[in-house]
Amino acid sequence: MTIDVQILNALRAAAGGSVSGTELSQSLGVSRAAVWARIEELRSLGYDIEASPHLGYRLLAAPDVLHADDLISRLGPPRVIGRDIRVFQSTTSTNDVVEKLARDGVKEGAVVFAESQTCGRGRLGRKWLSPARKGLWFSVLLRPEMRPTEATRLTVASATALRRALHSQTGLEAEIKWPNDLLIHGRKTAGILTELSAELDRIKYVILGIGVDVNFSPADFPAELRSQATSLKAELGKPVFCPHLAVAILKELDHDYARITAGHFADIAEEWEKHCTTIGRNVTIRVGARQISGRAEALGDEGALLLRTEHGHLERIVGGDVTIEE
Ligand code: BT5
Repeated sequence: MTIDVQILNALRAAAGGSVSGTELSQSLGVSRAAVWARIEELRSLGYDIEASPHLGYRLLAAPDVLHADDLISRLGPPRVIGRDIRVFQSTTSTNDVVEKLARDGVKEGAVVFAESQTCGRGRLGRKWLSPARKGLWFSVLLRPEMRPTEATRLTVASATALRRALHSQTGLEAEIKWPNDLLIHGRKTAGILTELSAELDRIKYVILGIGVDVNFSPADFPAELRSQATSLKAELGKPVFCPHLAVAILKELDHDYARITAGHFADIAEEWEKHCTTIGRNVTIRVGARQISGRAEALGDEGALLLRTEHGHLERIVGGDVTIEE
């Protein structure tokens, strides 16, 4: 744990009260001058920390910016997801950064955020718009013990976790559109990109890439997205504090990942079905060059969508683009 994480933890534990420089220097095992230097550094990053000669330091406000130490301090000890958090100003795609970490042998649970991505991507090489300070753009490294065919479970779990976090932080009810979209009032607010490296029967690692449109104003979306995308700010009429939302999402992801590894995917699937607007609808799904139409009946136990075709067959679909027909 860095000194900054420990300082922020101590200031937060004081719950609006002060912590003396002597106390901090003793508990951290560094000089009072070193504590002062770190406090000055935190202030330069935008933390409003009051310093009083008699009482010590008091945290008055934190900036609406993602700082790794701050996120670690807010998160507390996670089971897996978030035990290593890195924040970049700008990256090509956070999935690329995590892929490098994966190849370097970094443990699962590492999370990489970027303020902005220059080559944010969706599925099938589509572009994902990720400008600075408008959203959360991040990726998580996982090394689950599962077969490659079960990887869709992770997308399903991420969607349920994300939906819960958005609800707890904003009160907004997002609906899940299979396989990887979260919509509010029919417009896309978040997307999930699950990429994996696998052998025939074993996943080596999974990169879970998540993009959430947080503080876009409607005019910030380019014309071609304006009618199909929305942000939490646009829906609420006020901005959302990104560090709170980021931490809430990581906690929910960690919770659902634990549910999966404990063998409780059925509980996640049940929750997912309750909030998925694709189930029970007549849909057409494009999978590469193929188009399949039918009624979306349920989620299969590996996370695939079970589609009843016009001819009465039940097809297992693991990925594709859905158009709802009614
Ligand atoms: C997705 O793809 O929805 C997955 C998006 C994943 C983005 C995250 S951000 C962090 C991580 N790093 C990455 O590089 N990616 C992940 P898909 O279902 O293919 O949807 C892509 C389509 O959504 C595009 O073709 C646009 O129509 C639309 N789109 C692009 N940017 C958008 C945005 N910011 N908000 C809403 N819709 C968007």
